[in-house]
Amino acid sequence: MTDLTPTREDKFSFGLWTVGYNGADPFGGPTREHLDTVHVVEKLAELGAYGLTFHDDDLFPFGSSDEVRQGEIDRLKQVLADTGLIVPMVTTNLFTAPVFKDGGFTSNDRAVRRYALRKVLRNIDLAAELGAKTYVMWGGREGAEYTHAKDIRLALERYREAVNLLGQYVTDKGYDMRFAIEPKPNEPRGDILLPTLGHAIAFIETLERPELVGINPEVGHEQMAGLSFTAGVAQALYQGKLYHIDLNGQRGIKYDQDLVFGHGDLYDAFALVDLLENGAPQGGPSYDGPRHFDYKPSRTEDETGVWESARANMRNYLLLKERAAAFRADPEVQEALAAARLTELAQPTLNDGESYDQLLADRSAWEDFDPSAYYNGRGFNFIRLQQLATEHLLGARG
Ligand code: GLT
Ligand code: MN
Ligand code: MN
Repeated sequence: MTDLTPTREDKFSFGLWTVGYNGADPFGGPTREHLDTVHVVEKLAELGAYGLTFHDDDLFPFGSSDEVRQGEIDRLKQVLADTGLIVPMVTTNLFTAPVFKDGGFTSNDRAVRRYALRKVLRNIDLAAELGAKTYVMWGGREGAEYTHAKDIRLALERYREAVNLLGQYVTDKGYDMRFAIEPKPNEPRGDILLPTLGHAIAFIETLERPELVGINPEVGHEQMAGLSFTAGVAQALYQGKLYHIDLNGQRGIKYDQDLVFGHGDLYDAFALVDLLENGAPQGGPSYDGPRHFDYKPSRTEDETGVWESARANMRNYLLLKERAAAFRADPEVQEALAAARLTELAQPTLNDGESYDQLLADRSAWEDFDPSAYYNGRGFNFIRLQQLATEHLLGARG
């Protein structure tokens, strides 16, 4: 087994709101004390993370005076300098305060929308000052409970207006920063706008500066919609839109669990790490951005459990990375990929320059082709491939 101690090169980052989660939920209050930012950064640095991310309101309470705000920023800067941790991503809280109960960018209330934009602009300046390259937008309150409560066409227009303005702002300011929209199907709203990564990618194409905007998909959010996270991420990579990623665990279609990465759908986590590290099975881009954990230490835990869970996220990623490398290098897997005819998928369906007339004239494609050979024969051998993946995942091979 290789060394599984996380290092800065692994690019592991954590939200201040993740390890800082105090355990409160809609059914009960906090089960842990608030953790101070300086303490969090010191612990993360000690555990081998390279980055801290935060919402404005994680760092200084909503409505803080300029003095309190600056004081917290200064404390953060100091501990970053002391530990060498960086801030790769920053985001805005447009969901906790009562003013955002109908959303920020898409609230029916115009004054709220203008206030939300001001809150984001202010925080983008801070993000730039701290060197963040990615600005995440999770619109958890952008949505509705009732179909008639939101004019979706207009809400999308207002969303576009907001993102276009932010794109203009970072361009004019010369900030080296891109945006990443984070989809989620529901919770806290009954239905959230841009519920899946596919919706978000389609929306991004309508923007004035689509190149400035990508996505920040979260494992559990796609899985809450019953979708394959890895397949979605593969499409995002294919479309050049994977600007950031939120890693965590989810067990099936239910409320957002935000479990430790690897503590949910382990198969999908294995396939995901394989994809992020090695690219698609037959080439294509891999991912070199931060490996960002957006999880919540369980409410049952005390502070010991908080750091245990932070460690577990990174260790599970590294274990899966090791298993994925062995899976790729295994000659039997290579054979199984060929037997499963994945290699054939690389071959274009049409011959070079072939027209539909030529296809229509090709008797082997229709007249002489025997589709009945696919009954009781011509299996795809996918089971063997999946069993090899299972054995690698379980550490039974290589
Ligand atoms: C919130 C949400 C996360 C988002 C964060 C970014 S905030 O905790 O549940 O999925 O990534 O705004
Ligand atoms: Mn989540
Ligand atoms: Mn998230």
